[in-house]
Amino acid sequence: MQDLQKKRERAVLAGLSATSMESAERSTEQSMDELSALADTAGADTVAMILQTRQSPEPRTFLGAGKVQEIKEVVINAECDLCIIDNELSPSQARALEEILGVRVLDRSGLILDIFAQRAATKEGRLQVELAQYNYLLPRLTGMWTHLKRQAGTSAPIGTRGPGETQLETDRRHIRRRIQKLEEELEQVRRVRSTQRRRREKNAMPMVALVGYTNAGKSTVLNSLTRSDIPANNRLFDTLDTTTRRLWMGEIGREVLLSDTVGFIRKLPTHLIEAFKATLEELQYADLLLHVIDISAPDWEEQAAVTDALIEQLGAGKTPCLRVYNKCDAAPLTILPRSRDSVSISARTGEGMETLREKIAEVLHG
Ligand SMILES: Nc1nc2c(ncn2[C@@H]2O[C@H](COP(=O)(O)OP(=O)(O)OP(=O)(O)O)[C@@H](O)[C@H]2O)c(=O)[nH]1
Ligand SMILES: [Mg+2]
Repeated sequence: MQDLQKKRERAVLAGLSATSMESAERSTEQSMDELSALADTAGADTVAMILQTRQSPEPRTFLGAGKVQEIKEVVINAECDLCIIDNELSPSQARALEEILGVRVLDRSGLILDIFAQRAATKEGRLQVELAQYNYLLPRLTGMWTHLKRQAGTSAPIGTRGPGETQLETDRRHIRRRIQKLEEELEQVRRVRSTQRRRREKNAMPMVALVGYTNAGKSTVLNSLTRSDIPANNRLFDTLDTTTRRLWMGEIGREVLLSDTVGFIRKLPTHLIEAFKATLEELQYADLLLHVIDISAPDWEEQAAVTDALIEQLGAGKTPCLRVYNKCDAAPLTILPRSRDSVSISARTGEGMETLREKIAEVLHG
């Protein structure tokens, strides 16, 4: 236990809300809290959170000079190991900040990728994460090189000297080859999946997929419906690998297949969406989506909107979808939009689970 505690890193979190940014890109108190939860999952304790509001990002350092100094003081006084930025940084901005702050700087995408890398368990999951990481790394490697070139002539301080130009060229080639190899392997995964899918279609086994914001309770719903025991924990991105279980629909229906999927989050790195297409593609072929929404979260409406947008982006916008308002046991009394396509449940207490089953049968079997 002590060992574990020792290994946890100390992070200062910072975010920017600039008027010039699209609203989805802006950092808010909620997205900062979420970033802190992400940092926790990755193994870092949040020492301080700094949110800056300004007209537009500072081109070189992203945050304004004053804020960067403020962060630097926190880094020094609180002995931080790293600084995590809630927005997306360009490779050169991350580097400029690292130079000033003297600690590692990660952006939101980098942090999410790191969590995925820690948590991917199956071969398929690892392939997808590795592909996303290399695609994230490649432009950063290029940036590092130009940065070194610019400094040519001046001698870089110890510890900041990077590999030489030739080495980086070799690295880049190596990474490109690896990316190609990973893409081929994932293509193979896709082929296997489509064969499995055809077999299921032949057996007329309907597919139901659980989707939703991370930590909404998807795995718990799967466990409750199928009496399974797959891990469900109170942390972000607990599930990375798709699990499928048979669900017996009782007298009226046949058996259906119920799949759990990776959770969604605001500002999900594009590389990850691309890389996870092999598994997320399943959503397009599902006969029904169960969009699980945690109504005990203060920003559940926004979480649901983020999920809806991603469902659309993944080509599953036309798939029938039930809105499953979960954690009603923990939610303050909220007036929920009631419709034929929604149901209010608590996967924990079992409330509403029978209605959910009925609704599933209704959609699948008319
Ligand atoms: N109070 C309450 N808590 C719930 C309910 N359903 C799930 N939880 C809790 O919410 C947390 C997250 O549940 P998971 O099932 O792991 O959520 P998930 O959507 O699979 O999350 P990821 O896999 O991380 O995306 C766990 O601590 C669950 O015990 C519910 O109906 N009520
Ligand atoms: Mg889960």
